[in-house]
Amino acid sequence: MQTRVAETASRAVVAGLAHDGEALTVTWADGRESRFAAIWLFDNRPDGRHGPDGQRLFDVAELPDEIGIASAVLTGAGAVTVTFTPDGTTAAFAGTWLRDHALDPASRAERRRAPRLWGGELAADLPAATYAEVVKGGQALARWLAHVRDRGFALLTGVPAEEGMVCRVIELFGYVRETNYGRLFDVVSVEAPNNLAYTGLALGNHTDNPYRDPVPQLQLLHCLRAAEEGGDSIVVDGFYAAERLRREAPEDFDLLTRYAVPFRYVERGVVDLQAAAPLIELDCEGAVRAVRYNNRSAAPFDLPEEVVQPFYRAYRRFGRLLHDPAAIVSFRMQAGDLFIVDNQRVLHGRRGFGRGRRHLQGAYADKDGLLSKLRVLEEAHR
Ligand code: NM2
Ligand code: OGA
Ligand code: ZN
Repeated sequence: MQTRVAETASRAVVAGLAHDGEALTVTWADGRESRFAAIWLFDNRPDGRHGPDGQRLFDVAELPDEIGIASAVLTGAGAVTVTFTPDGTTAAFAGTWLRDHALDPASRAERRRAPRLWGGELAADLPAATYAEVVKGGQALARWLAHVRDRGFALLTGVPAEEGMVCRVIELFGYVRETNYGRLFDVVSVEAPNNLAYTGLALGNHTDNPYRDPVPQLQLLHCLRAAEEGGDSIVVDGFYAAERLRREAPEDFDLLTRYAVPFRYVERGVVDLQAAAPLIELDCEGAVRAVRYNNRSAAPFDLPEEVVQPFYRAYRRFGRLLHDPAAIVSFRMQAGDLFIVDNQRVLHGRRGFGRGRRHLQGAYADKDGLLSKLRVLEEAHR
């Protein structure tokens, strides 16, 4: 880890400084150049924040209209001290801080973490850990959580096959998200099911609770008792399918990002949950940010008449990619196995099952909590 610190330090060495009144340009020892607008620096000056929590003490509305740079000099230990106009405020920025927040295209690209897309080949090397390891926390927990961040999927084996353990696993990294199905739910085949999940039928690959806004971001399923026959679990990387669609049929991809699909789940007199969202959601830079797909709960599409047929062409193509035998991974959970999916990326399904009292317990959680825990663990082990 020493080398990493040294690397970070050397790349953040300021080799040159220039300013034109409106912006500061830093030339780094590795040749990169980064431009920082005066107002951005002023807004981010360290003493504009409250010491203990780092929260900003002023509002943007209070900033003067014209903020400029009067001077910028290199001061002790690689810091850049800037004096602002009109009021002569000075602020010192650490070189490492400037580099970590630099806005040149290369620096911005480095901060984006690309998901590691996968297809059926993942089966040969399933991201997994044992409960005994991760329950200790620290690096083992961080490694398991990093699979969820990077692959959108991870297995956990050796979880005691006891009721409620699925919530205990969530408590290792975050908080249970309670829903109309309870804090946790039993996935068993029952006489009067209120959801196809509570039958022995096969379930196509799907996002859970697409009729919620926000959708639960993480789903965990823990096997207490395996079926004697069938019931295999299936997962597929929705981001991989979306990228294939973008490449193979760009117009279809475009349609799925531009029109919202309504989803609905009704239990008469109990709930009428409705949410509408695109099947493929993009972020501001055009990267796929979320996938939402659930044939069972899709309500009748509410689309301009002329879009209906092309939309179905796109929807069907996407549905086929999400069930492509070469893209899916299937496995058979035994008692004590658990899997977690990023419910906005990886879809899950199951094969039908016949004999045996198969019993899974499931629960939901939010992903920002998991990512927060992961950052804290990674920071502690850097
Ligand atoms: N259950 C298992 O989101 C769905 O409707 C899929 C969810 C009922 C909590 C099933
Ligand atoms: C679910 C579900 C899969 C299974 O409960 O949401 O998809 O294997 N279950 O029973
Ligand atoms: Zn499900």
